[in-house]
Amino acid sequence: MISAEPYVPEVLAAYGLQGPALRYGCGHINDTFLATRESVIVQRVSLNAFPHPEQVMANLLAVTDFLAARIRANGGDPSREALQIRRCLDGSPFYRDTAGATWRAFPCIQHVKCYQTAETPEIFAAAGEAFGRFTLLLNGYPVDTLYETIPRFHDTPYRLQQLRDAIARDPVGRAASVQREIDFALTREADCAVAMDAQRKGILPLRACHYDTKLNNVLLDEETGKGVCVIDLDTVMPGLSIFDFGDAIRFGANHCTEDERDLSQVSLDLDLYRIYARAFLRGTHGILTQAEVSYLPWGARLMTLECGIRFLADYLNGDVYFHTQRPDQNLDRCRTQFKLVSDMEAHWAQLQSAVRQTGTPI
Ligand code: ADP
Ligand code: GN1
Ligand code: MG
Repeated sequence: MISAEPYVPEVLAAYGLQGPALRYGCGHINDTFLATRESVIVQRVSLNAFPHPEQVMANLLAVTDFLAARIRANGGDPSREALQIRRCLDGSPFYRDTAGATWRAFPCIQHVKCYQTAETPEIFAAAGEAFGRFTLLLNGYPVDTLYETIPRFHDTPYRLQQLRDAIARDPVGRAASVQREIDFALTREADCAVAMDAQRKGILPLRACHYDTKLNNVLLDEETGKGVCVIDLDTVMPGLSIFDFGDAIRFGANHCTEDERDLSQVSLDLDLYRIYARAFLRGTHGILTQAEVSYLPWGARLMTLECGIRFLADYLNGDVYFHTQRPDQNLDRCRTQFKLVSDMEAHWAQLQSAVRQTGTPI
């Protein structure tokens, strides 16, 4: 990957920022910096993940405007509760550097915390309520006006096909050493189709969804602990509410990091699952249909399986998509996801009864 740093000075100049700008956050995709003096986030959009950054920016402008208007109408503070795009000195909403990469800037939201694991149940509940409220805020968004910034992002059968392609190509000769993980994925082919089938049959409606609801994509108030702002809006696209529920469970309803090597430490925490489900549904304020609520456990199972499949495919492809800091990190990430899938399968009845007890839609 080309380093982002050499381009930072020209980016700062385009925004009229003095710097210095330091690497910031723990995202796996974009390159994020904080201009410390002015407290502004500057971020290079990953061209590898987003082949059309101008479409990412078009969605971002439209979605942040929509959110700001809804938040204002509800008596909230859009400068704190929604991402705001800072303009360049020449008025443009993004900057193209001399290498052709796209950068944007946001005021860094103050007096908030961003967590990498759910250190307490309260933190996870606050995240759940904030992501539920995000679904509510975007309820009625004209989904067909959004670009699909990453086509078929949560189309799990397609992700399985990408894994098959990686196995067949095996460009760095790793396939033979991960047969167990490959078998785990391939034997779940039928599961992979559940959400897309339900959408195709009209059982689950399309909404404007976030698609990447990791705990570290929501900022919580450092004093009250309440959710303040959902960030990382590059993948807001037409999708299913169960994606956003499921991806948050995948990442947060356990006590380990995504790349934990000791699998005996990795297990689904059913209490955290229940707590998140309750908080998420509270945040949505009853707008989800009965079918959406009943499919929430599938969201958790599929997003976890799919993420494991994606980590495995990237491992086979030579670690070209997700940022990695050490060898085998993507394989370790894959293994934690598959361990969580096994737990979800083992506790399936409990996952379902939890949303039945919690779900009071409409
Ligand atoms: P990535 O797509 O790489 O995950 P994010 O947009 O999530 O990038 O940003 C990475 C991290 O930077 C976030 O997890 C968060 O800690 C921090 N961050 C991003 N935007 C803001 C903001 N406007 N205010 C405060 N922190 C932010
Ligand atoms: C990436 O950008 P970040 O770090 O929030 C990825 C998600 C994965 C996640 C796994 C655009 O999220 O889909 O679930 O890593 N984002 C993209 O940690 O691919
Ligand atoms: Mg992020």
